[in-house]
Amino acid sequence: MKKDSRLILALDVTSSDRAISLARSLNEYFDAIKIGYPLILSSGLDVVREISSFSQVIADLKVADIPNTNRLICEAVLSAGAGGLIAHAFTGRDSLEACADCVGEHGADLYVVTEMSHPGSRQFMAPLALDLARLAAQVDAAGVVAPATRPERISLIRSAIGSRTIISPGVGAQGGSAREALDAGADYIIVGRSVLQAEDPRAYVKGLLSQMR
Ligand code: BMP
Repeated sequence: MKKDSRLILALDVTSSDRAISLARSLNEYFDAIKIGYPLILSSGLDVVREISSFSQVIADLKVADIPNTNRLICEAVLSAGAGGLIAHAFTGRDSLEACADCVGEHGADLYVVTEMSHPGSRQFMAPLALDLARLAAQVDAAGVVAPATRPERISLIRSAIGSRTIISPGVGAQGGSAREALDAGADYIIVGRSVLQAEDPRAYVKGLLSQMR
């Protein structure tokens, strides 16, 4: 993934027309566009095909099943053009390896969830975050997802993955600060609602970029 703006757009809308129009108008400010269940379930994989034709797409399917099912899910979305894929690691090494193998066959990038950004993630995920990050490194994932809402956890997770990429959600609507997440070691900031719901999304992104500089 290119590393110009260090911003990834979370395109959490449910209309294909709105998604494509937002993606086209905001594409110049983002290094990648993250597409997840809300858009794929409402619009199908065609929206991944379309947006992949002009942007890097990260498929945020947080893949978390047995190895065979994981492989089928990965194959479907990577064949539609996604250049990156997000998977969970709590399912264990064989399941994550199935994702890593499929992602490798497509020349794409695998990002592994460690600790999530919402408060509930403290309950089960936080105690396991370092093990999940280590497993990401063991399967040679391109990077991990770590929470901008808890920058100190980004630094800790960095200690388990070396120079792999950290992509970090939780900025804006969830209260995290892009500057603090970058200072803690994040490579990219993932941002959704605060851009999508802004009166002027392009102006909002320009403001965010100047805070990040
Ligand atoms: P928002 O900026 O609107 O809060 O969006 C954040 C995006 O990142 C959403 O697509 C969400 O599913 C995703 N995400 C997250 O918020 N926290 C995580 O720990 C992992 C995520 O993928």
